[in-house]
This record gives sequence, structure tokens and C-alpha cells, in this order.
Amino acid sequence: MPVEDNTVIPGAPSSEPPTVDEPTTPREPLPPKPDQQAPEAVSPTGSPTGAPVNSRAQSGQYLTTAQGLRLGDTDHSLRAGARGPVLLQDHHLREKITHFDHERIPERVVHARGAGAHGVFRSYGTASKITKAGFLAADVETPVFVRFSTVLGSRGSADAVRDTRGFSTKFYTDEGTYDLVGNNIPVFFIQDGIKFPDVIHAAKPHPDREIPQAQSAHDTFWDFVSLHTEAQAHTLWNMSDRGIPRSYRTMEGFGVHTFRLVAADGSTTLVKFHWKPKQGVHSLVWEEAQIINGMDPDFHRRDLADAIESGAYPQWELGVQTFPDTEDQMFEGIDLLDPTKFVPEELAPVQPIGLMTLNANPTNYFAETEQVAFHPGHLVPGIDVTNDPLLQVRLFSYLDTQISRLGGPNFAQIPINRPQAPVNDMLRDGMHQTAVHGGVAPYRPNSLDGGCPFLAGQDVGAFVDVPEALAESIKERRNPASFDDHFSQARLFFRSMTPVEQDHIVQAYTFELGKCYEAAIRERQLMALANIDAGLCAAVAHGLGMPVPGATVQVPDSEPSPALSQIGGTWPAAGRVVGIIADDSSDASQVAAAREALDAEGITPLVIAPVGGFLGAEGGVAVAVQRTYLTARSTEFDAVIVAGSGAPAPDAAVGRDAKAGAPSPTLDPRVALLLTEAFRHAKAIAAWGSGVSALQAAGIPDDGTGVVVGDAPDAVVRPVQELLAAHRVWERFPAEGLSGS
Ligand code: HDD
Repeated sequence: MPVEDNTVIPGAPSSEPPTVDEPTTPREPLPPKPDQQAPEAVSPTGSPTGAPVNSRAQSGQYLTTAQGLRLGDTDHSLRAGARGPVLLQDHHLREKITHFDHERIPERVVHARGAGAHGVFRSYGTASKITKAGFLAADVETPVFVRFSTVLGSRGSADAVRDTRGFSTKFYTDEGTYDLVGNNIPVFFIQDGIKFPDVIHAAKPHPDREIPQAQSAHDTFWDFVSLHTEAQAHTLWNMSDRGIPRSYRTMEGFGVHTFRLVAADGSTTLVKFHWKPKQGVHSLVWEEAQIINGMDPDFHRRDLADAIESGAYPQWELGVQTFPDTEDQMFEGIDLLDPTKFVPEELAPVQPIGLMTLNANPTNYFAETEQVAFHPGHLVPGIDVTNDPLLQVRLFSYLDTQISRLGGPNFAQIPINRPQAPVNDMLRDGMHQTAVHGGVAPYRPNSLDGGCPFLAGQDVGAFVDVPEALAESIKERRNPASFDDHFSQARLFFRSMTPVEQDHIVQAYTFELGKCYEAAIRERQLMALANIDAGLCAAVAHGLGMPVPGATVQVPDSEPSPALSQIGGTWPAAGRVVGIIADDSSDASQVAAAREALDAEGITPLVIAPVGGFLGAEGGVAVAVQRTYLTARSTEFDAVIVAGSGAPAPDAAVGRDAKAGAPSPTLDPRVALLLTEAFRHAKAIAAWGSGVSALQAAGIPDDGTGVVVGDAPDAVVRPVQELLAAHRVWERFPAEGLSGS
């Protein structure tokens, strides 16, 4: 490459046309590609706001400074001679570096790692008798933005960690923005928000070495939850399969607190919100999660974005459990203001009220997913809060945190946070003010701005706090006695699990406590488990090699809630991923046929071959290879199928080293690993034709449960699809439960 002539003034017409197409050589720009078009000043959901053209963030074809000055060089600092020092007067250099120096904003203090998507919510109208919220009236479509997250990890941490997941939804309604800021677990660690810093300090990495990242398997977390038994129920949910969801798309969501809905006639109903995934509920197994965090730390982010991009739009039905708004706010003995309690669906069914479809990925992660600001206090007429002391503290915290995270009080003006309802507030000035307010009287009452803005009455959509009679009370720092039961719902949850799920819980506790250094912490947590379930306690104690303590409190039994189990249902196979393992000996036309058959069902087929490129003989069918033996790992697939060659032949099976001509051909170890992992993780496995011998070579019984063999692709694709509907081949896990006890 020729040495550049630094005396050429970039952008000036050159007498000698450049001979090398060097990126820094000035030339006429190409027209922008569609995805390079200037970003419009758009509303969060992509519809134009009507903002004037000059409010575009970026426009034009030429590189400019932030002031719109066209630039001819952005690769060389202005120097006193080619080998001399850089000059302070280089305004472009200083602007570029200064801006870069300030690119990062503080990550969220919790829920720093997340992924977002745009979508729409269409209401069924079934809630219109109990709420006047306009977006819940019949057949109203409301734009939404959803952000899923983990709680503990930093912004760059891995996705598939054992943790609670956030599930926040921003509804851009005509009556103002409504935020439902929930989790994938319906109970919380603490009953009073004043303890939030304590539980988070305990769960975050240790302050001295800042390890472990995004983990609860460490001393401070278990120190806190073992001393603070109201956290036991939430912790048990974390130790269950719910703590490691397969995908954001296969998680339920919960509003956790009890909210108050207000009808047009002023009547009120207490409710708990639920999101039910149309994709079904589905989790990883722990070994899979651990592999994923190394192989693909962005697993959940990628899964969500890929699904949306491919048109497999994830959907959730929003539902409510309803309770009479009684004076004591209790339901079947459960205190509705205690956020460590849930109400079993068998006692109060979840009634569907609308459907959410996520149908668009964000254009820019920072602008949208990072800068979106949720707040449980973003309410609309018809939805109000209750006196749950956790919710009450949240009402303070979310507004406050945005001020340091987003740099001031004007974060509602950031495009993703802009309401779609008209805004006419009297909030003025402040850091990052981008509105140019007219008028002279941002106060009330005024006569100088004609009395504007006017106060609304309820008839024109004013939010009116529900007038609530409060019992005569004294000022005190105390919980009601009904908050004292810390174990009965943990027991209810555990006893509602199937043996397989119970076994996973035992393994999770044994792993996590096994990572604690302090024996006293392990002992104390075993004591808490003894109060939840003696069998659970004994099994974990066995795994830890520790004595089994006895229960210390009398815990009331309640009926199990089968609705809590994630096993037993069947769901659509669409949106799942199936790997087709092939090699040069495979019949490409059969591989193509398998791909097509899967694709027709909305399943994503990925062809795995020894090397990239295409499979197939010259002049015949050519099939693109999506993964190689090097890049594929079983964790990416919900099922795997081994392709056979056209004519069954003893030495023509996948992954065999046919060239070596060994009498007993060997299976490529990477294929063997893929198959054995898939088998161990209870995934459907299939093979057609000579592919069957690859199963045998991997030690997988071809007559095993959830193993399908046949002569041709059409003999295996349909059975695999049926197996996918149950999510896993559950029978392959040990059925006795409570492993090790
Ligand atoms: Fe919180 C973020 C969910 C209790 C304080 N929380 C945050 C997010 C979710 C939740 C999903 C991420 C929002 C996003 O994607 O931007 N939090 C919950 C749930 C809780 C809960 C379901 C209990 C039922 N949170 C809670 C308490 C406090 C906070 C008790 C403080 C007293 N939460 C925050 C926060 C965050 C937050 C510090 C960090 C970033 C943000 O708010 O915007 O204010």
C-alpha cells in the first residue's frame, strides 16, 4: 500500500486521481443504503411524531462535525509536521475524543443487563367492567416497548445465569404512559422496600474483589437469605427451573404486587397481573446454562432478536387475578399487600385481558434499550397502586435513579421515553432540556398564558387517586402480623413441583451452597430448608455432606398448585431450533427436504457440517451450511437430527473418518459431544438412514425414549415436532426426585 501524502488537503480537488481505493481517499459518496438513512426524529414505536425536519439527529451523506461542518479527514490528527506533536487547535480531534470519553452512562444499579423489543398490545375488552383504562377497552391497539433483564449482572454479563428476570412493559397509551415493571417470579425477597439496598448489596459481587459476577452462589447472598427468612420463598423460585429460562420468550411475567383497578363507576377491584407466553413456559437445565454462558453469553438477547427478525413474533397474553377490594385486603388467608406471597391460580384463575406481540427489534441499543426508563408510578386512569410497602418505596426509587443514570430530570424527552399522549407540563429547564417552551407562565393559577394549562376533570381523563379510608393508626416501624409467615408458600411451591423439577431444585441448592466457604451459612440455610420441606433439606444436606437439622417452626400445609409446574403441557413447536448434522456423505436433497419440512412448521433448521459453505454434489442440490462442527454446540438446539446418506452404507455415516478406512469408523468427537449432550439434556434426537449408526457410535440407544429413527427425513421430522411440543423428553431425567436423599 502506498504511503499517503499528508500534504494533500483532504477534500481538495487532486490533479492526480487516486490509484488505490483507500478508505480515506476523498471521493463522491455512494447513496446511503436503506439502513443508513438518516434516523428520523421518531416516536419510540417508530411512527413519526410530526417533529420538524431539522430535529433529525443525523442527516446528509457527508461526514460532519456535531455542528454540521463537512469533514474531509477523520483519520489524522492535525500535527506540526508529519512527525511532530498534535496541535491543541484540532477542533475535530477534540470534539471526537471528548465525545468518546463521555459515551458511557452509569449502568442500571440493578437489572443492568437486558434486551428490548417493540410491539403492540391489543386488548380484549374483558377488563372494561373493572377498569376505565382506555387501553384495556375492547379492541384497542397500543404500542409497547418491553425490556427483559437479569437482576444481578453488569451490563456485559452473561444471559443464562441463575437469577430472577425483569419483565418491564411500557404501554404508550392515549391517556399517558403506563409502565408494568414486573419480574418472571411472582414473589419478592423482601416485604419492605427499605431493605432493597441490603438484599442487593448481599447478592451483588463482594465489594473487596468484585466477584462473583452475576451469581447468587456465594457467601454474602446466602448469608443474607438464611438470616432473613422472608427471602426464602423467592430464593426457592430462583433455585427452581424458573431461575434459568430457556428464552425470554418462554417466561411468564408477573406484576408481583397487588394493584387496584378503578371502573368508570368508581368501583374498585384488587388485581395481580400475569403475562402468559404463547410459546409456553420452558427453562434450561443447569449444565446447559453453564455451557451457554461460555459459548454464547448473549444467548437470550440473540434468541429474542433472531425470533423477531425471522418473523416468529413472540406473544404473551396479559391476564389478571381479581380479588374483592375488602378492608383487610386479604384473600383466602393470603395478605395481598405482602409481596413475598402469591395467590395460586387454583384459588383465583388468571383471566385473559389482552395480547401482546413483539414485532420489531430496536434500531439502536443505547438509544432505546439502554435509555428506556420504567417507573411503577407511571399510571393511567383506571389503574392505581396499593399500600404494599415494597411498591410504595419503588414509587420513590425509579424516578430518582433515572436522574443519575440518564443525567437529569428531563429523561421523559428522550425519544424512547416520550409519551404518545399530548404533554403539557409545567416542568421547566434542567440538564438536557430539549423542548423549547413557549409562554411566560409555567405556574398555576395564571392569567398571563390565558390560564393554560387547564386542569382536567375525570370526565376528560384526569387521574384521580382512589380515596382510601385508612384505619386509625400510629406512626411506627413495624410489619403487620400477617407478614410473619415466611415458609408456607415456599413449601407450597416446592410441593407443587414434579419429581424432575424437585430434583433440579435439590441440585441447585447443593451447587449454590457448595460454593459458600462459610460452614455456618450452609448450616443456617439447611435450617431454613428444614422448615420448608424435610425431604428437600435432607437431600441438600446429603449432597453437602452435612448433618440434617430439624424444623424450628410450625408451618401450615396448603394444597399444592399444579399450575406452578412447567412440565406437562404442550406448546407450539414454532420458534424452536433444530440442528441437522450432516457431512459430505449425506444426501443433500434429503437434507434440503428435512430443512423445508421443519421450516414449513415455523421451526428454525440449522445445518451442521464439518466445514462451512455448501453441502451437495456438483450439479445436484446444494444446501447452505449454517454451523460447523467447530461452531455448533448442543445448547443452541432444541432437537438434533442426524442426516443419512442416500444409500445406507456402513462407512457412510456422519462424522466418520471414511478416508482413514478404519474397520470400525469413529465418530467425530464434536458430533459425539453434540449428541451425548443433547441426550443428557433430554432433547429429542433423531436420525435417518445411515445416520443411525452415528447414534450408535455416540452410545445413544436408537430405541430410547425420545429417540426417533427412520428411513428418510419425512419419517423423523413429524415425530421430532411432536416431541418438541413437550419441550423436553422429561422421562429421560431420573424420575424418583430428591436426588441423593
Ligand atoms: Fe426494581 C429496575 C423489577 C423492587 C429499585 N426493577 C427494575 C427493573 C425491573 C424491576 C424489571 C428493570 C427496569 C428496566 O428494564 O429498565 N423491582 C422489580 C420488581 C420489584 C422490584 C418486580 C418487586 C416486586 N426495585 C424494587 C425495589 C426497589 C427497586 C424495592 C427500590 C427500593 N429497580 C429499582 C431501581 C431500578 C430498578 C434502582 C434500576 C434501574 C431502574 O430502576 O430504572 O430503581
